[in-house]
Amino acid sequence: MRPSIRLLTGRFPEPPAVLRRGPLRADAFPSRLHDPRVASLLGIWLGTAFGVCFLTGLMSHFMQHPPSWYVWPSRPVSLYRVTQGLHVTTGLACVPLLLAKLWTVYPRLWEWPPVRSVAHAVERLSIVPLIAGAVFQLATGIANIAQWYQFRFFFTVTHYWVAWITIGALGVHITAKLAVVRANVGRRRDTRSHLTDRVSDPEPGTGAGLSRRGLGIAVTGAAGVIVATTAGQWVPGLSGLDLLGPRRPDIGPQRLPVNKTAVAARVTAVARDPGYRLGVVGPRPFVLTLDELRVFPHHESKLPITCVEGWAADASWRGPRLRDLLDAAGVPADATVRVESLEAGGAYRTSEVHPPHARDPLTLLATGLNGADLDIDHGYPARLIAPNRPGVLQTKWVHRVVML
Ligand SMILES: Nc1nc2c(c(=O)[nH]1)N[C@H]1C(S)=C(S)[C@@H](COP(=O)(O)O)O[C@H]1N2
Ligand SMILES: [Mo]
Repeated sequence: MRPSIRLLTGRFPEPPAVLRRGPLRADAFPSRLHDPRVASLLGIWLGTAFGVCFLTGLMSHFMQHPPSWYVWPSRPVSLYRVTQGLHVTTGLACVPLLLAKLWTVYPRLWEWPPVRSVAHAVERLSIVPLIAGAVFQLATGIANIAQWYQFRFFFTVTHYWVAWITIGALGVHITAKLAVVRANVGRRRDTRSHLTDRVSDPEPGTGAGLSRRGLGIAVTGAAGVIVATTAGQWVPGLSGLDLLGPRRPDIGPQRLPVNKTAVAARVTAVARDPGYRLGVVGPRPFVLTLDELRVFPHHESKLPITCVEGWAADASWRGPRLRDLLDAAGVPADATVRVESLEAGGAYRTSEVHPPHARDPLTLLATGLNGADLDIDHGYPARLIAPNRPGVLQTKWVHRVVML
């Protein structure tokens, strides 16, 4: 009798004698950790982490790609920092949880008979998009935060759609497994149950091999270490613990990280050109030299850059308010504007600024950063900085603002 499978499939038959080899052998999976209680507990943790990851990812996605029917507010200032930070952190925490869960339930791949009913077949098939989707999301997410763009598809679009497929399959899976989870978690273990998936191991934690408690400590410990050593990328005050995060929020020119340098964006010459002009295009369009821009009333904003890759760094910015420039050009308060970079190409050359952000007193066309002129890698001569806005939309090397 294969103990782990027996626990899972109770009264179902053994495979025929000729097939009882390899993973179909009676004693192929001796660990008592291949059991429904472990699978259920891991499933609850993993499902919760995945749920948070999905919802925060959805919010971040719609902040970066605003739908036509909703305009995001510019406050709270750090909302995107929290949604995207949680998204990346929970995604990373899923790695050990997913690995442990896959290991625990792996014997079920060999359950006999492979299909018992139509419902059973559907439930088993839904595992394919669930596992493939989960592995794909974690792998591409990690590749993205490490800036390892070896895939040929466009990350944001693919990551977004595979998230829906994965969460759909997760919904099917949770529905199918709810009874098993109920029977194995949160009740006294001697409760009568008609379910064949019921755990029969009377004394968890005794005998040879890793105990349930040991596995729990190992898995939550791994997830905890990953969270603790990466959350410093975006949580203020934790940067000293940021050992495994790809970014340190305080390393870079003017103590701020850089994603795309001026050299990579090929703007070094145009950005330093003394002939630089800022154009503001509205009902009363005008053009300013850098000296004229500096005469414009300057303000200070303490705002973070919050990158989609899960790092966020606070900084002190200085420059004219965007809304003052727009008022000077006669741009009405309800107008959306587009800021345009000196960059000749690239996905983040321009960005649209909707009224809540365009009119926010904290939104600047910054020319200064942390007490000095903006470094060229941070967008010299001028860059957009607005509250509650993904980093990809904080356009650098701005030379034109156009009313749409
Ligand atoms: N023109 C332009 N602006 C840009 C980018 C870009 O590639 N081109 N990258 C964006 C991204 S992804 C981020 S996270 C921020 C980073 O700003 P920083 O380099 O000053 O930290 O700039 C944004 N502004
Ligand atoms: Mo970014």
